[in-house]
Amino acid sequence: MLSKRILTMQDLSCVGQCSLTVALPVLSAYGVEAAVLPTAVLSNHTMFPTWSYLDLAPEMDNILKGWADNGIKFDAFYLGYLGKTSLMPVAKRCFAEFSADGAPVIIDPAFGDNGKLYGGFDGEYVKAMADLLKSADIILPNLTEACYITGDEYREEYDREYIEQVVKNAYDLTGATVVLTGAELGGKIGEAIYDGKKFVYVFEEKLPVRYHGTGDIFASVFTAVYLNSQSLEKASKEAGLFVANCIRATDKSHFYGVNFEHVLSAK
Ligand code: PXL
Repeated sequence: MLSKRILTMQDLSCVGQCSLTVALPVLSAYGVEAAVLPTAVLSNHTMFPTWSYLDLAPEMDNILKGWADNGIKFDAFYLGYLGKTSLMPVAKRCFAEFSADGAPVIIDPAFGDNGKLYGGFDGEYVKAMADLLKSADIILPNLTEACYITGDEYREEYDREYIEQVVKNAYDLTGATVVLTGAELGGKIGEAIYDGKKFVYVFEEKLPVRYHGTGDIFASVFTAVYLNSQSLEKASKEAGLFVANCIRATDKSHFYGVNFEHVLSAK
């Protein structure tokens, strides 16, 4: 059986259950081949008080040359935390030079949460990411990221009308199908999906705790299921349920992520 080869471009945080240490096991367990373009190596993710950072941008030309020399192509692109604006042109080069026919580009902007940017990011990064999102087929922002991209006011309390306006604005700016994650409506949490024509909602039970790294788990499951099913709704449902099960399996309250290994090994 042929499996899809997907290029995931994000950082390697050595400790902290996010980005590549989540994407690789999840994508493999879902039966897609995960090729990587690591953007940076960090001692740990940036929700810890301090971190080291090795920017891998200087190595990108060599890696891309290796792929070109070997005729390598990818069936999909899945981007998460890139870290520096200098990586955006590299991403665009990957889409242009290493795309198999019809390969979708799925981007999780991965630059903020809870109304704030992650450490180390600024308005320039947001602007560059907003521009990169124009190259995507599907984007997976949370509400914080969507508001930074559109310039809409970030609210903690909101209704469906507000969500739909922010999502429509994100669609108009990027032209990509929007899967807004973590939308809280009617006491539930889930995704507002908009393809320029209609809204579809997928909801899960809202659990009383929030953990770091769940966005990366959602995006990884979503990407794998979407590639195998071509269904935004199925991919969102399965990814939302997976994340909820990870949270249920986690009883710690610190910087580390959720116990996704438990859920993955029971799959
Ligand atoms: O989970 C998103 C993420 C990925 N990579 C790094 C991060 C974060 C969020 O803080 O710091 C390095």
